[in-house]
Parts: sequence; structure tokens; C-alpha cells
Amino acid sequence: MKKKALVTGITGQDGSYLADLLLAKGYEVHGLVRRSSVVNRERLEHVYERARRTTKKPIEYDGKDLGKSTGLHLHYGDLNDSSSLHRLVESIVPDEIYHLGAQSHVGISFDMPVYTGEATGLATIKLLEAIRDTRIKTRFYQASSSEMFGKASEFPQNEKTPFYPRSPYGIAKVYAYWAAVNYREAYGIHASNGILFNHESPRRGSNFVTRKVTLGVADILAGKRDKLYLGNLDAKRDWGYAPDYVEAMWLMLQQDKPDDYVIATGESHSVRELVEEVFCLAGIDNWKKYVVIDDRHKRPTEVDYLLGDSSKARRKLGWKPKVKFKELVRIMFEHDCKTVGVTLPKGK
Ligand code: NAP
Ligand code: F7E
Repeated sequence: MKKKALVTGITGQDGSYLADLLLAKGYEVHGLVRRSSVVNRERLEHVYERARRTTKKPIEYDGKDLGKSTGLHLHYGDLNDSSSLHRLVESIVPDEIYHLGAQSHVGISFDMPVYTGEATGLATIKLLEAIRDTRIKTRFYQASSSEMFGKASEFPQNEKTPFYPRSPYGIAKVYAYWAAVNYREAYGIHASNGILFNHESPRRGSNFVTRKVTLGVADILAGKRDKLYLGNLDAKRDWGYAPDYVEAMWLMLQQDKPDDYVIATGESHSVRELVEEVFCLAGIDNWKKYVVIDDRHKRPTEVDYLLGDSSKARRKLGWKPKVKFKELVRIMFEHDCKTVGVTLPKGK
């Protein structure tokens, strides 16, 4: 029998890569999608396209079930609607639940703190309650974040580093982290936290800094704009590649015992280094001519420096990152140049 997985946040960066991975492994994949006025399935478009090619039939684009032809089933629901979560858990009876859905933008969480608390924090307990109430035997993955370390007290950060969140997003993730630990201890639920450091890709949302820079510089190369507005260039992050990181999520749920794992590259770079790297690939020497510091992109409290120690995951899961900073930046920038129709300068 095919294994069944339920993925929240399937339309997001990680959800779409995880869907690719699970479909390739032969899973029946169920995704929770929320209603919006425009049907938003861009990151899953290649799955639809494959189904169109193999069935040679047009696929109705109503954003719903494509199950038979793709193995991918989409269900309407919302993280803030516990009845929809309960119903899905009860009707699908998934072997594995990957809870990736969240209001995931740290800067925006200062503008929407209550909503972020509900969608990023409380929703985890709603899903765990659905598992507890239905008594199904499943394995649960919580998308925890390096933002929980925030104003970190030690470098690099590992599973034992104390949390000091610096945003409503970070606070909500700490709540969700402890919810997963508590339901594991109180009810014996197989719940694991992946404490993932920043991970990026060509599917990254355009208002996260890596994608904003690769898209922005591609636009500059194409002559579509001449300025890039950014906030704090001094912040340092441990940036990895999203497809590598979803593999770690899957590995966590294949373990007999649930546990918590840091997933990171072990390399940290500043936003300034990111900017320099992308402008260098574009063959533009004087990046300062194009970059404008805009206070609107600064946060009331910043996370200055993150660096992850993923030795536990390397040891116990056999996981390690395949793509590091320079290659990641190149993958993203090449993709964005292609999209706007420019080629990288010779020798780059
Ligand atoms: P993302 O691209 O922003 O995707 C978030 C997903 O959550 C989207 O599918 C979004 O749906 C869905 N969602 C948001 N609010 C919802 C609601 N109320 N009801 C139902 N669905 C909702 O985030 P990501 O980068 O893939 O990250 C995945 C998870 O890992 C998130 O929990 C994030 O906080 C966490 N995380 C990310 C990183 C990272 O560096 N990427 C690191 C650590 C942890 P729409 O498409 O409809 O908006
Ligand atoms: O910011 C600085 C900003 O928004 C990175 C999420 O996936 O990773 C992500 O959170 C840094 C910050 O990611 C701009 O101040 C400068 O210091 O790309 P970001 P994030 O806040 O680290 C963690 C692990 C998650 O869990 C989150 O879900 O870059 N920065 N100028 C800027 N950031 C943005 N967005 N835009 C700027 O113009």
C-alpha cells in the first residue's frame, strides 16, 4: 500500500519541494490549500504539466484535486479553521504529517502579530489536537526555525542552545516547538522538530532577501530598473538550499524515535556579502550605485547573526547539505536571469 502524507503549506517553497520528493518516492500526497481570490498553484505547476503530458488531457484549473493523474490531492482548508484540520486528518488518515504552513515572513510578523501568533503558533496545537482526538497513528513534522534562537547566546547554535526570539514570528515558532515536544511527551505522539536555518531556492518568495536581490539584480541587468531598496546589510545568515532541507524533513519522520534536529550548512554570510556576490556574477563593479538603504525594510528588533551546527543530523540521519552559499546564489541568479531574458556575462 502506498504511504500517505498530509502537507500543510504545500503551495509554499518547501511544501512544493517536499511534494516533489514524496511523489518521487511513491507517496499519495495530500495538501492543504487555502482559498484566495486568485488560484495560487505556481509552485506546483510542473506537477500539473506532467499530468497534462501523460494523460494528454486538459486539466481543469480549479485548484482542486488532481489525485488520479498526479498522486497529488489538494484540499481546501485553513490553519485557523480547526474543523478543516480535524476533518482532513480523520478522512485521510495520513502515515506522515508535515506541518509547513505558516505566516513565514519575519518582517511582516511585526505588522500582523496576532494573525502570526494564530497561523504560525496556535495552528500547530490545532493539528496536534486533531491527531490526539482522532487517535490515528501518524508521524508529525513541525517546521521549527532558527529564528527561535534570535539573539543567540552561543555560536554555532545546536539543539541545546537556549531560545531568545526577536519577533512575533520567532515567538510563535517557540510556542509551536514546545507544543510538538509536549504532545510527544504527554500523549506519545511521534512528533519531531526540524530546526531549519534559512533555506532558499528559485521558488523562494520574492520578499525574502536572497530572492529579492537575485530578482532585483536580474532586472537591473535587463534594464528594467536601476535601484534596489534594502534594509540591514550587516545581518548574517546560514543560508542553505531548500531541496536539501526537505530531504532532512523526510529523514526525520523515517526514524523509529521522534527527536529534534538542527539543519544548517555551518557557514554564515552577511546580506552585504550576498549583494556583492550577485552583483559580481552580473559583472557589475559598483553595487553601491544601485543599492539604496530603506528603513522600511529594517525590523524593530533584528536577529544579527545565525550559524547552525547540524552535527546531530549528520550523525543520526546521515544528512548533509549538498549546496553551499556560492552555488546557491548562482542557481537562484541564473534562474532569475533566464526568467527576465538576460544571460550572465561571459566568464561568470
Ligand atoms: P512559504 O513559502 O511562506 O510557505 C508558507 C505556506 O503556508 C504557503 O503554502 C501558504 O499558503 C501557507 N499558509 C500560510 N497561512 C496559511 C493559512 N492561514 N492557512 C493555510 N495555509 C497557510 O514558507 P516556506 O519558506 O516554504 O517555509 C515552510 C515552513 O518552514 C514555514 O512554517 C516556515 O515558517 C518554516 N521555516 C522556513 C525556513 C526558510 O528559510 N524557508 C526556515 C525555517 C523554518 P499560500 O501559498 O496560500 O500563501
Ligand atoms: O531576512 C535582512 C533582514 O526576510 C534575512 C524566513 O524563511 O528564515 C527566514 O527569515 C535578513 C534579515 O529572512 C532586507 O533584516 C535586509 O536580517 O530573507 P529574510 P529571515 O528573516 O531570516 C527563517 C529561518 C525563517 O524561519 C523565516 O520563515 O536580511 N534584510 N534587507 C532584508 N530582509 C528582507 N526580507 N528584505 C529586505 O529588503
